[in-house]
Amino acid sequence: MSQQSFSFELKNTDNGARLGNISTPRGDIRTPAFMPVGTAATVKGMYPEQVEALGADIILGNTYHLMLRPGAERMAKLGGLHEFAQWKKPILTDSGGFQVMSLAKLRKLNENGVSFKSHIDGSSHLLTPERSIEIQTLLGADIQMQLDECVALPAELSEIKRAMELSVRWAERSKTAFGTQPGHALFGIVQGGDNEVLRLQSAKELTGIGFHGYAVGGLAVGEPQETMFEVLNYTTPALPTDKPRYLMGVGKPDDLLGAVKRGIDMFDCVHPTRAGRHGHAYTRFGVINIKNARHKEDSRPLDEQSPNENCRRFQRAYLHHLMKANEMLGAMLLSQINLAYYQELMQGARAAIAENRYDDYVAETRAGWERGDI
Ligand code: PRF
Repeated sequence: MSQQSFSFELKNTDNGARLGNISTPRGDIRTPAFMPVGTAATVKGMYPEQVEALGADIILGNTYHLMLRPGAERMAKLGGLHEFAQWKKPILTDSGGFQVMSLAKLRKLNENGVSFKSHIDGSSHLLTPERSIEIQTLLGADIQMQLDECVALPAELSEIKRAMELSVRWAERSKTAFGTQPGHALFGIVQGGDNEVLRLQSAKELTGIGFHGYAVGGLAVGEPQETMFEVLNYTTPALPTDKPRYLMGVGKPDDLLGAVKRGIDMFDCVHPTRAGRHGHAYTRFGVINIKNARHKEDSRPLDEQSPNENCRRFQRAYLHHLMKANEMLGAMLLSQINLAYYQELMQGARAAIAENRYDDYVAETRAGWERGDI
């Protein structure tokens, strides 16, 4: 491995949008970056070589799923997540708290951590800030996330405040547990819902503790896009400019463009793969629902001008047929097509920021979506 340390270089800014590069011993991450989600040690329906060919520099894994199956200690014995999944580039792992809250049964949260029963076999588990870091270290994650508590919106101010303050205390404990791990990074997570005072307090306290990067959590949890953008308007300026910023669990292409404009560098979301499995194809001309009967006899490809071969090669009628027949290749192709589109979108953003024409890029891209599929 060529480099031993984790570092971030800000290469250019263009009216808020940032072009950067994160270097890690496992390779560079060009930002703005979209991280395909590989929850269970696989980007669903994709070979690792295909994920790499998309131009993805990093993928995401989940502490919650992997601690339950196959188990963190077992994974470590087998050589770690990179070896297990045969993905040699960087991996970021989420800390588990968010997935516990959405998936696990009989959850109990207190100062120490969160206890819960597995959604797979009902077994009992405890996730503390220290255990989450231990698991992420056993997995071999290049970027680890602190354990936090994310509150769905709308919520009472007192509830948002309690969860934010708990997340700050867990941030401190996570940092202590992480210690120093050369070449690896730990990110703090800003919480505070849609409240400016709480968001600024969270950002200030996390910055005081000091992390390799800062995530904005607690968004895309039920609020309109306008609210999410408003929260970013005051949150990102409160974060250090010399560290990467990661908007967790976001989003659709239009969310990504707007968040990049507001100074976000990294994203992850299940949306492109999940939408693909449901027959929704993302293209330069918007979303195509390939299961719609109008595609039954359509011999055209999704986009004959696309840089992605799968988009140029297969007839819409064929993709329609595969999805209707529940053939696994349908879900595989549409997952690849959507992830490729997300990577093209980020590559386009990076090229535009480098040339100080990001706002024009956004306008042109949105015009394509609005033109629609004709
Ligand atoms: N915290 C963590 N993971 C997350 C979120 C969060 O707030 C979100 C919110 N969109 C997605 N994933 N740890």
